[in-house]
Amino acid sequence: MKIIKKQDAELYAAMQSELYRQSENLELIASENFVSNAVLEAVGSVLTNKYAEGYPYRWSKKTDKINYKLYGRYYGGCEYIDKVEELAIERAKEIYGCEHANVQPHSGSQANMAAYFAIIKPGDTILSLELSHGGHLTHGHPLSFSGSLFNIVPYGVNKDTEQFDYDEIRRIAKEVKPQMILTGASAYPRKIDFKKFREIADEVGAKFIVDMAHIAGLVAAGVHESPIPYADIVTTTTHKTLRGPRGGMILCKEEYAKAVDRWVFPGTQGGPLMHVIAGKAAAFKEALTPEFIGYQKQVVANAAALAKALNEKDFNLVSSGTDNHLMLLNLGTEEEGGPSGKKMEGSLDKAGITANKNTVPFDTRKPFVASGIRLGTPAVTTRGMKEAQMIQIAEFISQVHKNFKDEEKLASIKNEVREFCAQFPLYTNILEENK
Ligand code: DSN
Repeated sequence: MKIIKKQDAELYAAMQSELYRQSENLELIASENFVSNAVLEAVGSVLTNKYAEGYPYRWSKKTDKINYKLYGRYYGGCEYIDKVEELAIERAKEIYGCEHANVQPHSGSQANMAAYFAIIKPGDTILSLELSHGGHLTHGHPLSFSGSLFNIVPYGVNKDTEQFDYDEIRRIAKEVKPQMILTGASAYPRKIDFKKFREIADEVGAKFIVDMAHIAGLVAAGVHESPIPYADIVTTTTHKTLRGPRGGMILCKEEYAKAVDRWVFPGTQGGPLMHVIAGKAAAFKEALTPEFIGYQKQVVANAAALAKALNEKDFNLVSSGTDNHLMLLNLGTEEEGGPSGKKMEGSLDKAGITANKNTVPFDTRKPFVASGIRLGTPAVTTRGMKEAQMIQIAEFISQVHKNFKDEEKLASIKNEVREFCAQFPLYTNILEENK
């Protein structure tokens, strides 16, 4: 950030503070991670200058298949950009063993929009997971495009197990006969049975989309079952467990490839963010290494260790635990007197621990207050933390919970957290330059 430091003190101050925040705080937001220096370099590169509307290929009129020899861009000067996008596409296909990959979506939301349009039309019915039970905003919330353009019928988790009840999902599907069934979650700590969803979709003649954004890294490493064999289309972001730059991606069977491409560009987006696509290519190369498999296994082992340690401290975990990278603490109702999710998020922040409030299934508080806290291990695992550190993190969280109103105590925990994080250095090269 040398040049920004010299010419823009205000911007530099904010960026430097964020660098220090990431390095000195415990990052437990389940959807965040720390990218490699290679990804940072790609995203900060001259590729941001290039307009490349179109694709590095065109669909052959004769065969109706992709032909890399046919020029598919709307602008000249794309020969190197084409190579970058081809690398990202080929690596994505190798990671997930899928027939087609579109790496252009700017975000998960845009990936979902293009994917829905590729197989259904406005007014059609989508059966999807309720936001307050762990779903995503773009799976049908009334304030999202999904909720305004489509007829949404939600499914939730079972009240006793707090897990998916596939018989109940089948019952609703048979009753409403949706054109599309959608699964994937932002706060569901258990494995998802994609085969069962496929069976239900087939029984009612629905298309089936999986948004695997949260578990994309786990799937890449084979530590969560892959949705690829079961779903018509799979969407994802690239910045969560997959540890790439902020962005989206769509994977699909050949039969949907043309529609997906058409609905990403020109259907819902203009020029692709080529610097971000280069970042995706860099991250996908990393995801193809044995180290990445080890990392994902550790993410899951750390989540299990953190959940166990929190259980032992008498926290109430939604569904009693976790199978993946995240867990959801149910802090109890207002009448029980503990902090709300919002209050706890604020107290954790004061103690140098970053997490987010989250509704728990059947929450009695409003979503912006909520009764839960979502915790995830991808970012702390990237820093090199293991099971022993998860026990210490549970202790920090417990201390914050017991002292959630005590500003002095929270400030003293913050000092301990800073010392703890210093043992697991992050971006040392960038910190060195920006002291
Ligand atoms: N905002 C993302 C998350 O935190 O899970 C996706 O919904």
